[in-house]
Formats: sequence, C-alpha cells, structure tokens
Amino acid sequence: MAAQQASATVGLIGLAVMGKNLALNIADHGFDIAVYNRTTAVMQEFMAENPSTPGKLVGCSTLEEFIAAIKKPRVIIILVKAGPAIDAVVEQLVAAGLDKNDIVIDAGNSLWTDTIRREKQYADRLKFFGSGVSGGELGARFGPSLMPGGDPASWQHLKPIWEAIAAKVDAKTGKPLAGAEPGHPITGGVPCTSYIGPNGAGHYVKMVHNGIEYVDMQLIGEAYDLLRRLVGMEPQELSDIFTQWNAGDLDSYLIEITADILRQRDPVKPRKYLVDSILDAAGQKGTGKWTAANALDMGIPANSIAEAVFARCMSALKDERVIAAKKLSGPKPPARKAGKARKDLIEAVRQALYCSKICAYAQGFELMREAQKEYQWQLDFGSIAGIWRGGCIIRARFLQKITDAYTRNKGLVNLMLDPYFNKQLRAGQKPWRRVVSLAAENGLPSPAFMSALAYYDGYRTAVLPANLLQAQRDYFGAHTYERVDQPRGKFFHVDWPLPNRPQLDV
Ligand code: NBP
Repeated sequence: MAAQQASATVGLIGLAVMGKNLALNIADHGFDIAVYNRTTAVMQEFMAENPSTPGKLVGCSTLEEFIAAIKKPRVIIILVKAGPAIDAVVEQLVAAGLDKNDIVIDAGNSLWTDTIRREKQYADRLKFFGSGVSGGELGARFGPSLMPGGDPASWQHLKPIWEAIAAKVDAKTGKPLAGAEPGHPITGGVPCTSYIGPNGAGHYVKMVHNGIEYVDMQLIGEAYDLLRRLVGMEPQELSDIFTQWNAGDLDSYLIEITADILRQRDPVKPRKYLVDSILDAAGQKGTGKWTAANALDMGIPANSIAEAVFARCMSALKDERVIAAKKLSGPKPPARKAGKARKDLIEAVRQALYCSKICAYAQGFELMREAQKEYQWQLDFGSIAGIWRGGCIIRARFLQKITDAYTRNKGLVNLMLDPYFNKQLRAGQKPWRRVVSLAAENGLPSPAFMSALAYYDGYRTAVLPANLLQAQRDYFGAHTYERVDQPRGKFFHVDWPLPNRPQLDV
C-alpha cells in the first residue's frame, strides 16, 4: 500500500519486536500511522499481516515516501537498535527532506547522554526528543510505560498519542487495568506516562527503571535459591509460594511470572521442570551496567544495583564455577526444613525480599535525585513511580506506596525515611538479618539481599569507619581529613610519625 498524500498523524521507523507492536497499538487507538523499515520486506510482511486496523497503516518503501505520508509538523518515532543506528536514521531523515519543526522521538533504550548530545546536535535541523518505553513486546502492543523527555513544546504534539497508547491504571487503587485485545484497547484509567523533563531525562529515568529491574529480578532469584536450598522446596511448591506472595505486599508482574515459570514443565523432558533445564548463565544488554556505572560516577551508593549486575557477570563464569565448585570448600548443604521451622523460614525470606526491595528502590530514587541536580532537571518522583505502576516490567502494588510517600513529602531525601517504608523495614529487619546470616552460614550466595542490608545499615549508621580510612589516606598520601569538632570543608593534615613514607595517590 503506497503512500499517496500526507494523511498520517504519526510515523514510525523500525518494525522489529518493539516497533511493530507499538505501531499496532497506535493504530488501535485510531491514529493513522506511516511505517518504514530499512529492510523493505519486513514492512511488506507487516502490512500483509495487518490488513485492517482501526487507524490506517501506511506502508512506505522509502524515507521520502514516508515523510510525504505524515502531516506537518511531523511526529516520527524511531524504534531501531540503540546506538549509531539512531544517528544514521536521523541523518537519512534530514537528507530525505525533514523540516526543522518536525519532531523525532527516539523511543529505544538509548544512553541518556546520547539523547542530550543529539538534541543539541540536530537542534537546527529538527526537534529531537527521547522517550523511554518499558514493557517489552506485550507492553508495546497493549500499553507500555512511557517516560518522555525533551522540549516541552514537542511533548504537546506527542502527548495525545502517548497518553492514548500507554498502560492504564485504576485512578483509585493504582492497579493496572487489564483486558486489552487487538483492535480493542483500554481507553479509561490513568495513563502510565507523563512528561519527565528536558533532553535526556526520559531516557535517564528509563535506565534507572532497568537498573531497579535488575535488582528486582536478582532478589527474586535469591529468594528462590534460598527457599530451594535452605528450606528444601521443589519448583511446584515454590510456584505456590510465589502465587501466595503475589496476593500480598509483593504483588507484582515479576512475582506473578515467576510463579508461572516455576510450574512450567520442560517440553523436551516433561518429567522435569523447565527451570531445571535452563543453563544458569544470565545475559545482559547494558542498561543495568549503565545505571551502576552512573552511580559510581555520581558517587551514589547504589550497591544492590551494582551487585545485581555483578551477579549476572558471576553467573556468566559458568565454566570457571563448575571447576571451582570441586576445588573450593564451603559448608555442607543444610538439612531440609519441616513443620514450623519451614513455615517461619519461608516467611522470613518473604520479609527479607520486601525489605531488600525497599532498599533497591531507595537507591534508584537517590540516583535520580542526584542526577536532577547534575542536569538541572526537576523530576517528580511520585509521578515517576506512578508511571511505573502499569505497563512496565517492574510494575507492582509497591509503586503506589512510593507515589504515596512522595505525595506526603515531595522533598523526601531517601525512601527509607518515609514513615510507611521505615515501619516496614523496622518490622522486617529481624527476619531479614536471619535470612542473610543463614545464607552466609550455609555458603549460599545472596549478594542482593546482603548488599541491601549493608545499604540499610550503612545509611542508618551515624559514625562509619571512614575516619580511620581518612587517617590512612592522610598517612600515606597527605590527602588531609576533616575534624568532628570543626566545620565541614576545613581540612587538616598531621605529620605522621614514620619517616620515608611513600607519597601515593589512592
Ligand atoms: P532491535 O533493537 O533488535 O533493532 C532492530 C531494528 O533496528 C530493525 O528494524 C532494524 O532494521 C533496525 N536497524 C538496525 Br539493527 N540498524 C539500522 C540502521 N542502521 N538503520 C535503520 N534501521 C536499522 O529492535 P527491538 O528489539 O524492537 O528494539 C528497538 C529499541 O527498543 C531498542 O533500542 C531496544 O533496546 C528498545 N527496547 C526493546 C525492548 C524489547 O523487549 N525488545 C524493550 C524495551 C526497549 P532491519 O529490519 O532492516 O534490520
């Protein structure tokens, strides 16, 4: 179907998993949409597979045709592989005749600093805008969580489309509204999108979302492992436990799919559970690493986010671990638990998971708080938690509690200081400590549980041993120290007693 005239409200480039599903979501909401893909056959197949949609699909074989098919000012969504492909597409769009008032939205997982750079770089040729999109294939199709960042005037053009296609939550309960089907989208409810801030703010918030997602997944993995090896549970029993947990405070998409996964039989060996046939070597695409690296750059302790990335790195050392398992000693496997001991331990793991989750989110929100200072953004943390309530991978009942916390106190310094979360941590910390102790005693790796507890204890400790560390730095490198009895920012040095100290810079 070739484009004849400018009839489409919006255009989309890149018809891989995300692009084709987002295009259908947009069309389901009645927007006519022009679509283009570098490999024309992909576009043709997409058009053939979707002969009739509520909004018209306009398949375009060339970028010139594509541009001509969209009404001005053009709103063009790019969903191609993040990185140099974005620049390549933008340059091609300009060459094909894009107007300087046209709005180009990079909806991929781009590094936020690239978005900041691109907005400046293309400023005299087009209006570059960045938006995080979360929820994978199904989210894109039936309602993703959308994190738009860029020029507020450009947002006004994108807003009607983004609000229409985003996931929706119930206005009162904050629960995601389900039941969308092809051609029948959800129209009521509160959309899981709102303007995040200028330039790279949307992509930054999406990156932190992914960093938190890494910890959420790692924590669930550790809970599974502890229940299996400390308590002695099998996948079907574990599935039932996760189903129970999903009815309480831990109610979330990731807990729900974990319950499903654990009851799945192996299609090749049906007597086994599939989880036992899957190799324990995790992949990663980089957004968790970006979050951890940014935390290091900004000096923000996001240790659980970093540990979740390292845990995937450790898992990837499969061959080394198999050899080391035979050579490095550790405690014997614990005895299987029964009766009350078993029930208590399962509940303790649940509490440890909830407390650790609070710490992981506290770290993510601290990061965003620091980033907004660095980039002069004014982020609305309650609204960001609100956007994540539906459509995205970390959607959870818990996020409503975060929105409530920032509604109570917009200037909340750390999530753990909010009365609700403070109370949860107070109530859960005894079993949490017990679980971490048992993991250490029994040689079971639980880096996310352990680092979350270290974060909690570090944050609530008024005097850390950094006094000794500063003395060491002054001793070997004359790096100076501040005194407890003097104002901050005043630095001292002492001539330490040993002669011929090497002058090192650490
Ligand atoms: P991919 O990231 O796999 O990219 C494939 C698409 O990019 C195809 O349409 C391909 O065209 C196009 N492309 C490439 Br590769 N290089 C190009 C170039 N130089 N010029 C023009 N087009 C080019 O697609 P995806 O998985 O749908 O993801 C799209 C974006 O959304 C990514 O940034 C991804 O990180 C992000 N994201 C993905 C998910 C997910 O669940 N997959 C979730 C959230 C966000 P071709 O057909 O001609 O090769």
